Amino acid sequence: MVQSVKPVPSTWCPGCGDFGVLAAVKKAAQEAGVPPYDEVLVGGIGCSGGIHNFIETNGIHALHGRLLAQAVGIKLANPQLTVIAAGGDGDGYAIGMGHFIHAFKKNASILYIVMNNELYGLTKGQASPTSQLGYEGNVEPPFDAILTALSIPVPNFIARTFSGDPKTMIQVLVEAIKFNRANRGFAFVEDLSPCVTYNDTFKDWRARVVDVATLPGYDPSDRQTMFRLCTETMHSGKIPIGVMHRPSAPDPSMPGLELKLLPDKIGPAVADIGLATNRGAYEKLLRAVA
Ligand SMILES: Cc1ncc(C[n+]2csc(CCOP(=O)(O)OP(=O)(O)O)c2C)c(N)n1
Ligand code: SF4
Repeated sequence: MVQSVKPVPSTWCPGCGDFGVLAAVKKAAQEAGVPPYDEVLVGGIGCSGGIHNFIETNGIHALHGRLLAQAVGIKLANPQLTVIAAGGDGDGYAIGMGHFIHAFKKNASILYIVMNNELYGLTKGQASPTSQLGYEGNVEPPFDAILTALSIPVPNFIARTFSGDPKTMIQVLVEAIKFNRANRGFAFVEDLSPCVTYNDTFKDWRARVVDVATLPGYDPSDRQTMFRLCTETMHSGKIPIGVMHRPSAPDPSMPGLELKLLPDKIGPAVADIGLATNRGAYEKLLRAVA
């Protein structure tokens, strides 16, 4: 059940990167002009997925790896809402991987924030799909969500931020929320959010992050260019961050899913379902099932 409750004190370890996301989400929603009663935060399962408990807003704790299905459902029930799904790399890229890929294709105008700490924090530090080779005996190379996102040809918004740079994170989240509120489709932001308890990567990541906007040839409207810039940056041992994809203009043939299905933006949660206005439709339905 989606409910608005008073926030509870955070259960995160002091210094966890997720605090940066919590602060940035609050600030970005304000700056983007989202009234708290119009915002819904859908949390995944994991330390990161508790985020909705620590903000005074409408929130729901989703099933593990299923937060995107629930977030898309909320958006389609009432497209007027600003819907933010937020969880971890284990939640999104392991058990939730099928939903992750399809979210880009579905292209509902929701924001998905993945707090990537390269491990499963809540269950005590096991390797996740983004863990480095050798971490806790991991023998699989890490999965890269940005390269995957860039390979899906839908005009959505794609970015990576770092919890050690809250100012840029707020700017990126404001842009993502505005993109959603203009019904332009799915916005994906992966935040590099270190787990200070099981693998504190703050110092290492601070030394290695490179804002792609500073690279020669940067063009976030061109997926091929951005794929090349990201892979070149990664091959040099650095971590690309920044806005990775931003369509140059709205594409009227590819609006957010909610506009395709509900052009008047009135979803079933707020539609008039009374008999007086819908008698004809109800009678048709009854004839169909008779
Ligand atoms: C269906 C199901 N499988 C497994 C679990 C156990 N579990 C809880 S949190 C979690 C992983 C969390 O990792 P991540 O999404 O990276 O979040 P973090 O805790 O690092 O923020 C797992 C496997 C569960 N709660 N439900
Ligand atoms: S275990 Fe790691 S991810 Fe979880 S709250 Fe603590 S620092 Fe954050």
